[in-house]
Amino acid sequence: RAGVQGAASDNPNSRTIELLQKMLDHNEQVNDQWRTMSYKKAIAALKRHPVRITTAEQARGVVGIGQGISEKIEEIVRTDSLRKLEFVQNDPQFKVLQLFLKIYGVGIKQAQQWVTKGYQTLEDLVAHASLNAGQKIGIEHFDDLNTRIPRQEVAALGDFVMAMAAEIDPAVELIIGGSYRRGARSSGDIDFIVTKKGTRSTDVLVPFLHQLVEKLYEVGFLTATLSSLAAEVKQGHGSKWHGCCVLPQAAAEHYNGDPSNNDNDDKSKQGKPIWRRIDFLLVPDAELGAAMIYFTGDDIFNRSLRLLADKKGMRLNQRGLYKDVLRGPKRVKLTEGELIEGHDERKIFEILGVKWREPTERWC
Ligand code: DCP
Ligand code: MG
Ligand code: MN
Repeated sequence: RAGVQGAASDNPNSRTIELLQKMLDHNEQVNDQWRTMSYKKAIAALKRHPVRITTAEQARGVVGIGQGISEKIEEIVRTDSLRKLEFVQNDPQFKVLQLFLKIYGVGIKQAQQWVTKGYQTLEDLVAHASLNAGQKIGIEHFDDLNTRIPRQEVAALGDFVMAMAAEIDPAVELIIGGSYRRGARSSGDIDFIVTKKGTRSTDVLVPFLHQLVEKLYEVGFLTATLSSLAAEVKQGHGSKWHGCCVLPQAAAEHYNGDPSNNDNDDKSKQGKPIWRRIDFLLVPDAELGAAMIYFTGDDIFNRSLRLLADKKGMRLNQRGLYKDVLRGPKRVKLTEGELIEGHDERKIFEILGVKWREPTERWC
């Protein structure tokens, strides 16, 4: 995870960084802000360090790495592991937390609350916790929703949705973003950008999506709504739709070739397709480039691009790249700034002074 600078594997300390990152994740999860900060600083320092560090003493000499982490670095290099990390990963509470975090719609705060209350299993939650509608679906379809989607199936799901969309309005364009656009062999969900040439707002796209969702429900493709457009509007977002879908049997047979040759997949053999997560993001043409960057990710790459924009006195978000952003003390944003570019993905890279990175090169 080396950000815009290059792939993490280029780094001579990549294995050390990998294990320290796990310690960071752990400390973030247990809300230990002081340790979280220490690990963040140490990892940032190691990422910038051009040579391999093998001893605690060398580590101690690097600005940003303290005594405790220096010793851990030496242990990692010597043993290719870290006892403290193994210890926390074996903690039963940690395991329960990891389980709860895999439920759709459950964040760290909620998961921690449940652990504190003594819940240990999904069954405990169903019996005793108060769950919102999305979390109920997340638990009910836990296995499905935690199963990666093979690239071929993402493509088949995409074809299906695009065919339906073309029947409603052939001028609307759907692009699959997310990990699929980065070339992943499997994805956690399918992410669609929905856009139309010449649009400056989502006004015409909203009724389109309503129609598309209705149609996709009618044919049995959509199986659940996790967050509707209306709900998003209420929260001030307004351009997203999240839900679940299944690939219709006919389409599944088509993409698998010979249906009898489908025995690598127990569930579809029983005629029970796997529930998949599906996201739509409505994007006016004027904002397409910025939205593509955002929705292609990965999230770490996005964060480093935004940080770079900040450093150059600009601001990047999913709607565009802005300049002349006035900042007050603690870099608090005082003005929105002036839009420089929103439509053209390549131009945004250019203006930021970053060499163009193909979507497949945006893994950090
Ligand atoms: N995104 C982001 N920050 C987040 C969440 C998402 O920048 N906290 C952006 C980058 C992601 C894109 O949105 O690539 C889509 O989000 P997903 O959660 O669907 O992530 P991916 O598609 O990258 O991975 P997966 O295969 O798990 O779906
Ligand atoms: Mg995705
Ligand atoms: Mn998604």
